[in-house]
Amino acid sequence: MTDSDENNDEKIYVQEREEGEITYKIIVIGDPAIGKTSLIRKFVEFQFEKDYIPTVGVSISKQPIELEHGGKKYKINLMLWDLAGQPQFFLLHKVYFNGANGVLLGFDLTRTHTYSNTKEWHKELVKNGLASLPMVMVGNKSDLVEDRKVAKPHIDYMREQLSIHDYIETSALDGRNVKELFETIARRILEKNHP
Ligand SMILES: Nc1nc2c(ncn2[C@@H]2O[C@H](COP(=O)(O)OP(=O)(O)OP(=O)(O)O)[C@@H](O)[C@H]2O)c(=O)[nH]1
Ligand SMILES: [Mg+2]
Repeated sequence: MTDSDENNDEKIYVQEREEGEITYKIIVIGDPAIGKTSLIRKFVEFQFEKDYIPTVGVSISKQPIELEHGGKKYKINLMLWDLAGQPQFFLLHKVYFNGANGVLLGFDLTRTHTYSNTKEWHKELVKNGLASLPMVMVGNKSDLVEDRKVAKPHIDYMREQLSIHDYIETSALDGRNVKELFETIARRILEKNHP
């Protein structure tokens, strides 16, 4: 085998890998106990846990999805980085943000301060140079209709202030919009990479 044959083999291999495998790193952030872990669990394992077990540092899950875009089918591996919302883990965020392709920025529809804090979380993203990434704002626990505290006009206002295009209301308990949430962020990244 000549040198040039070897090079060609290598080229084909790299190309195949690139075409066959797309991986998007998505970070999921927001205040403690808003349901970040629960949303991911519902999406990946179709399960819901009633007890609150705070995430320690970060938890990473993988889930493949298929999307159609511009008449082509794409197989995408979502790598979901579930960041702990508790303040004692904030110092680690900078490292976890590294190489992210998209962001899910969440709050709990039944607790107003978690909604106000999306502003602080967004500041953290800006500080770390992630503000221009595809981003979806998530209002979770939509099943708790009676306990809802955050009204839609307020959410729209915040969304506009932070220049976030998409907003989705989810329930990790009944599964409403959970699949749509992860598909939307993946679609936004795909559209950005393949305009
Ligand atoms: N009713 C209802 N409860 C939910 C929903 N999502 C999460 N919960 C509950 O809220 C609590 C917190 O959920 P987690 O998913 O652990 O919250 P988290 O955002 O990952 O919290 P940290 O890991 O501390 O940042 C748990 O008791 C869940 O059962 C939801 O959509 N509806
Ligand atoms: Mg968690």
